[in-house]
Amino acid sequence: MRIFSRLLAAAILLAAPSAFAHEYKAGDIEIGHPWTRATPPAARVGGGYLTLINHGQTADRLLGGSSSASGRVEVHKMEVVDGVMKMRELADGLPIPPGETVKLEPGGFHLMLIDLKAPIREGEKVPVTLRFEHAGAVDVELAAGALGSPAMQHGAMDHGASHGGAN
Ligand SMILES: [Cu+2]
Repeated sequence: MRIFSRLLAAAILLAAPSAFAHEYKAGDIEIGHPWTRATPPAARVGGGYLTLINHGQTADRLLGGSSSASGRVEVHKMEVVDGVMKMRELADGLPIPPGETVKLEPGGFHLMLIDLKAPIREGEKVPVTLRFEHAGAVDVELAAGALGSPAMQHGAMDHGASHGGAN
């Protein structure tokens, strides 16, 4: 009996760290390590990166999101078209097939925080509510890393101009 209760205690201790890990769940979708980068003072946009794992049997879709830190949150794809880096909004969302892992990372799929209310500072946690077609809405926090080259590339990509007309 005593041994059993000790095992139980050990199991609880082992399970505990996951409660503090930087990951979230929405239904069958696991959201790993959401992060962003600090932005230059005048930046109007910021990126958001994370890993989506679909543990379910059916496809889901990241439709978009919202944040108190920006006017809008869109799901974007960055790609090279005729030698030029371009990005566009995924109007139908980002598919997450069952059993698969989809990464949002610099240079690929990403969240775009548009019309930042303030620059993102290193060390900040930026609240974002993600919206999935089936899994619904889930609140996550983007951990802000240092201002770095992917963010600079992003900023240099003329986002302001491409999004300017929509504002
Ligand atoms: Cu973008």
